[in-house]
Amino acid sequence: MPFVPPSWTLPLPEVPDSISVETFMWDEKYGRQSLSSSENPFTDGLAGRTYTPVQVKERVDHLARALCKQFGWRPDQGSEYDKIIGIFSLNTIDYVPLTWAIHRLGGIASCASAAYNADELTYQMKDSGAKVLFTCAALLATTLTAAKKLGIPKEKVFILPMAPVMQQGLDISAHKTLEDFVTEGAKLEPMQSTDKSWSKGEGARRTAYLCYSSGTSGLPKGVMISHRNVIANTLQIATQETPNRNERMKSLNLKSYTEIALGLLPMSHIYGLVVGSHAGAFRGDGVIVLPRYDFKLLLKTIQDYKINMLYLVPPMIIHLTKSKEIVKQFDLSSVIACFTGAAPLGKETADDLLKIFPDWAVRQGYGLTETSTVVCSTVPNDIWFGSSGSLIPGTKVRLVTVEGNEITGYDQPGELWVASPSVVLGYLHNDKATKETFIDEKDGLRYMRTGDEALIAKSPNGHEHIFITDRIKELIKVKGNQVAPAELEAHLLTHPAVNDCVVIGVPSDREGEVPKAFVVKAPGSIEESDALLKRQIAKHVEDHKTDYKRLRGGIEFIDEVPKSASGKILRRLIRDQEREKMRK
Ligand code: 4UV
Repeated sequence: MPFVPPSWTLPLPEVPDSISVETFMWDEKYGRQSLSSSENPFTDGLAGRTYTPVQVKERVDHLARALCKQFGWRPDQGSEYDKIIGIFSLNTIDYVPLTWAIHRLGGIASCASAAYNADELTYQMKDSGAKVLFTCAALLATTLTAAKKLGIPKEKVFILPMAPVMQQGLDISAHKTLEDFVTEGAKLEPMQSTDKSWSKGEGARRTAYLCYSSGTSGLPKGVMISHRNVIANTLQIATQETPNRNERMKSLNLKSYTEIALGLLPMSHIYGLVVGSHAGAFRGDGVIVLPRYDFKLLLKTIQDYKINMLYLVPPMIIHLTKSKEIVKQFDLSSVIACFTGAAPLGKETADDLLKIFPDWAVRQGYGLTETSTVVCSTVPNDIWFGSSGSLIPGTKVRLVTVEGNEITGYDQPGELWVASPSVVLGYLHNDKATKETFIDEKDGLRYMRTGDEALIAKSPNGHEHIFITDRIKELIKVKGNQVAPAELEAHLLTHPAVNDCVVIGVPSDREGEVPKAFVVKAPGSIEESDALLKRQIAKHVEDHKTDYKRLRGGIEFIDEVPKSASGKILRRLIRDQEREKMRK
């Protein structure tokens, strides 16, 4: 039996399965704030440009009409996998509306990290099968290099407009922009969709987004996130937040209650996409969108827009705690809560933050791309440091030991398995990884094996909390970004001096973790000095991988990579040895 205390979570309203993400966002039937009473969903924090909900709906409509005409696509014709559009852009107020327009034409948005270089972008877009790319001025050169490798003509590379300061000195004149499409679409006839699959509940089970994750092992894979998955997690988050929001509304004597949230985290990543954008906009919150992380700009934006809710990752919180003098120059009194996720938040960091901002609720969430984000999170009146909080409504978990036994008591760690309507469809073109990761149980539930070790503990006020205690899978998290050791290992093996290698994550104060490589030298390279070889190998990574994948944990030469009889790298052994070394 799964270890699920009965009173643990609030009941989840039925998750609608015959509508798209966008329809769900605007429909008051599902509990959102009315359109007229809500904040403007997306505001450009740099330019001050903002859209009302009505404008967003209209823009999405016009954009979809024009995209259909441009490509000769129809919402009711062809598979969604033939209509994949890649988005490689910094955050903009048009990012999420663009994805909704792609959905209207029956397509899928493949969202790529804006930190990628041309090779990394090419990998994702080739794997996705993207035929069209949207980018922004700052990333146009990288996009064109990738487009060439992908055989996508430059006429199919389009621009998402940004604040003038982000486009200064960059020539985008050869490319059609999203604004051109919106203007063009306004003159076209409305689209008539005869797609019956929505009303039958099939449409919502189609892929809406492809976000990339390496999962428990191997290279980054396309995570097939359906409309229903995003709707479910948005509804789960909203349901969990309702009591807390109602309480605030009452105490402030208001008739409705919304917040202003920070939209800084990348919308290409599930945290920024679902928690930072969809969950906020659904509740009628305003999202202040920032395209890049600049510390002073962040503080000024919080002050100017009176932001209430910060969505951050632990390294940004560390930055706040280490910059007291700068922080003091800004009025951050509008902030009610600071939410963190994607990597563990240390107790000391949380304490340091509270010393500066004693009134902030410092909240932590845990989740994955494969669960369309949130599995559990702390709520304001039940914060316990180190804990990732309680399960969000409609979620069940199991804790499983290495031997495959079920844990049925408190305080005992095991691998966390999660069942939730937000557990995704699987990995694109990868049945093997899908079967290994997603387990359909006899009780009708589909569990995701997270590859994370967790335990359940009872807080002093009697609530069950989830603590993430370790990571069993090989994934490395650098500043909340995924780094797949398999990707770095495959790349290192292309260097002539590397005969064999293994990459693991080692702790870092500022970044959480950083990659470290253990390398077996190729016979011919033994003559070279170790220092020179290390520099060459490090450069080989710097030249071909994005900044956060650099071997900041260093390079160590070893005689042999420890492997099992079947040839599998004994990663855990190396990791444990490394931890032991660090303890000494
Ligand atoms: O797939 P992914 O890149 O997904 C994420 C999701 C982050 C968030 C953010 C806010 C939330 O409220 C929330 O629920 C989730 O990063 O990486 C998934 C892996 O990241 C680690 C863990 O190893 C996952 O398998 N991770 C995510 N959140 C935490 C974490 C956390 N709070 N503590 C420790 N590890």
